[in-house]
Amino acid sequence: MREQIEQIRQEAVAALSQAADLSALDAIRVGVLGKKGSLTAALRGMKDVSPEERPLIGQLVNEAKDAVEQAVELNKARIVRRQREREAATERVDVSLPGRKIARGSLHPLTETLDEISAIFEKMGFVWEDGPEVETDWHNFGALNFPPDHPARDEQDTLFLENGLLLRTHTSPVQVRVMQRHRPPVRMIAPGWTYRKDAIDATHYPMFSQVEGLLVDKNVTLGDLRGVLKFFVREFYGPQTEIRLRPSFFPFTEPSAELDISCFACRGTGSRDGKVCPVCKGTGWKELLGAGMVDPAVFQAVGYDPEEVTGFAFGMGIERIAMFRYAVDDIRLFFDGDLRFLRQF
Ligand code: 2NL
Repeated sequence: MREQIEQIRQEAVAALSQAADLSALDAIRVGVLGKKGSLTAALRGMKDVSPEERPLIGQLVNEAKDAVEQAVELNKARIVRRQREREAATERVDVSLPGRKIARGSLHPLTETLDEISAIFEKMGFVWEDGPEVETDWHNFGALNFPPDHPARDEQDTLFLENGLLLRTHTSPVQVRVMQRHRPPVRMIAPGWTYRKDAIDATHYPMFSQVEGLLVDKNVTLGDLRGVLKFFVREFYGPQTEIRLRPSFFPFTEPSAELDISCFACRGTGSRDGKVCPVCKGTGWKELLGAGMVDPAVFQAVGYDPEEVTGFAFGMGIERIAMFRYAVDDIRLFFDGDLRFLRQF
């Protein structure tokens, strides 16, 4: 028994000193100290040793175990050190190599335009609100005073889903949801994607983005709407920009208006270099967005009392505004993902 233990110990220590890597080292350790290891088996043989000899043999087994464990640690350190030396010798860093160029991304021109517009309204205390792009007929049309036979509700114009839901055709349903959730006052913007069943051409795309705004409180007037939009326009287009409101119609506002701004290309003169201004076609004005006073029927639908509060709302198409801004003549360029186009922003 004694010789057997001594032999196990010597062979293990010798083998450990020859191990070339950590997995070989571990295999030897398990072979000796593991559950089915040789030293573990020897320990189990203790029951056959005479009681007089037992303490001595027990001591020998424990010493052998300690010696093997120590050899494992020692050789582990040796292997790791050797490995590091090898790496240091072969994996040299060439500090004179020029660095790799990191491709830098940038915001999409639509994102940039939308963020800038939103930031101006946020300065006036409007809060950015989000809502679902898949909507119910009621949130997208019903609550907004669209009559049941309105053409926008047609299969031809709206992308209906199989389950009676639809892809929102404007971001107004976000306002509807906010009004359902919160008592007035409300001062919010709803930026986001909207969808219409349009054929693709230079100015139409079935997916486009809008920023809509809504302000509801006691005694809100058309004058307040005009002031807010004028501030926005002068922040976005410069302090010389003039505005005018033209009567219009939307189901969800009454009265409704289109907001025109003095043409940024010809400064409202209608001519450039002695020719008719190509941007405003000589009118000196450019249509920017739609707006109006919230129709009482909309307030009723969301549970607001139209005798108690009034409000204004507005909506603008981001692609249109970005097209003027960057002189892009084809909306498809925004969605092609062509880097030769996108790198110019
Ligand atoms: C346009 C015109 C507009 C609104 C959007 C709105 C929302 C609620 C109530 C009343 Cl919840 N109005 N939104 C109002 C007027 C015009 O958008 O030409 N957008 C591109």
